[in-house]
Amino acid sequence: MTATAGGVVSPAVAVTVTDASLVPVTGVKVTDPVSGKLEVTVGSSKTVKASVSPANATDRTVSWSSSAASVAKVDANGKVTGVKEGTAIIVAFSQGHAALVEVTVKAAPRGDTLGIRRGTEYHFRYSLSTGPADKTVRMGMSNDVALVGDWDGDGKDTLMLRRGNMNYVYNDLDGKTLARSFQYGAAGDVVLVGDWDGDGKDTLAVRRGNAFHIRNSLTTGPADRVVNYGLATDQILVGDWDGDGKDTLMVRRGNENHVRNSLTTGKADRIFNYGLASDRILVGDWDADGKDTLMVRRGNENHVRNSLTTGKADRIFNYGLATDTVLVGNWTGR
Ligand SMILES: [Ca+2]
Ligand SMILES: [Ca+2]
Ligand SMILES: [Ca+2]
Ligand SMILES: [Ca+2]
Repeated sequence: MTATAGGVVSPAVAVTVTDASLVPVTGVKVTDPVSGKLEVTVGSSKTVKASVSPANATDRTVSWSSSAASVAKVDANGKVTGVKEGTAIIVAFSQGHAALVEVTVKAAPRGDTLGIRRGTEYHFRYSLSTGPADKTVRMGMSNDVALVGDWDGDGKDTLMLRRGNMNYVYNDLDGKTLARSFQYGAAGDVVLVGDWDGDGKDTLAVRRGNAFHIRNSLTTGPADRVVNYGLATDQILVGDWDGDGKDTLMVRRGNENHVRNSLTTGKADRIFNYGLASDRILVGDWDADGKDTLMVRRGNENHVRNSLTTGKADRIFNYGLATDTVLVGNWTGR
């Protein structure tokens, strides 16, 4: 088209005839995550958000696809779900435009599970479910006290066998290599295991009445601190109730649980009821959220609860025999 004004002819202007009411898409970009990188665990989901420009584009529909749906799948709303460990590219499409997100799928964190002790035989199960042991080992003597902890801070729990006041530390579940041995407390002391200082490694505390003699290294020596809590007759449980990385005490009286979140003398931070006074109680991080909660064991039936509140079990399963000694640990690592 040209125009003439005062005898001057303007340069030709190309005119594209469009439906003036239709605004085409000129681009699509991912707005969340802005880094373009996403991490999910197997079985968990996160939603990717994309925006189409211009803001007044007529058709703002975004469609989604995955380069490897066997690793990470994506639905029509951009919800990405991890299927197995690996990487995949998630693509947001809009009218010939595309934006990418690189997804890394990691293994789901595993929580604590159970182990069963029968004399010198230890049967470890890697999931909170009924079934055969995933690993069986024979170690120590039948009158050893078996303690469970992450002694070296690698995320995996293993055994320590206590004989008299001598403690034999193993850092692998096979129990073939003795990592170290040391004395702590007196023979016959009640010994507790916990990460008292939050350095990722478990150590011991000796209980005498309502006094807890806490040591922060797996060595012979005096207590690093002594804390009084509860009564000499109380049942004592150890756990990281608030997920701050430090283990503290819970007093159980009947079926009433008195939770304390610091290793100091004082009132309970929280009191709740769970189970029956006659129940056996186990402590663990069953759902791998970093916080320990309780499991009631009745006969060989395990009632798992994932919050420190009164209520029904989140899950019930059977494992071992009613007469078994039960251990709790994260045998495969977090
Ligand atoms: Ca370990
Ligand atoms: Ca520690
Ligand atoms: Ca804690
Ligand atoms: Ca938990």
